[in-house]
Amino acid sequence: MTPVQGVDQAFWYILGISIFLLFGITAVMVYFVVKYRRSKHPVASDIRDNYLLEIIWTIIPTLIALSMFYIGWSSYLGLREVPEDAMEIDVEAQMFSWLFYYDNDKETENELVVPLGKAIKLNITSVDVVHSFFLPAYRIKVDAVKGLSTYAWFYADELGEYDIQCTEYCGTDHSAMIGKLRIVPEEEFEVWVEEEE
Ligand SMILES: [Cu+2]
Repeated sequence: MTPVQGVDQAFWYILGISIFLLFGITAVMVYFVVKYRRSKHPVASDIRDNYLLEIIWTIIPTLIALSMFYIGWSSYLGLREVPEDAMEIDVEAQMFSWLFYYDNDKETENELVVPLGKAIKLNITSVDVVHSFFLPAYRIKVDAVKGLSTYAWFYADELGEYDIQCTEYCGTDHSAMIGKLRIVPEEEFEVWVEEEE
């Protein structure tokens, strides 16, 4: 499973449980309100010290919460465990653009180009204030902090163009701090990375 699938699975799982509980609890509540209305049941029954009931309503929600934690934690590990053969690219955030540095010292601004079919590791830092590297197509959102190296990775599995945004308010032109990721065929990448700007 790719990290994208892991994150999506956690999202749909938690959303599904939330929707189920929302409608389930609402339905039971409406049913009880009608069934135990005062005109029919003027005296409330006392259900204290019902151990079976208390055990059930403690254990079931605990298991549900733990399962949500488990699926969320697994998807988080998927985002953090970088494959060993990943290609590394350094990323520098600055007010207000993204700089990318390749192995051969090629440098680009707001344009990240990578070859199809490769795992890509981004080593992220900032030269000034706190920014945040956001690549929604690959479910990546990682802070860029001066003096600190953070990272993210994704598996470039589909040709195309994807948005990169800064998602930490970093100043007046924060909203203009946008870039593009381009995933291109390997041969095209080899030519591109050797090109002089
Ligand atoms: Cu920024």
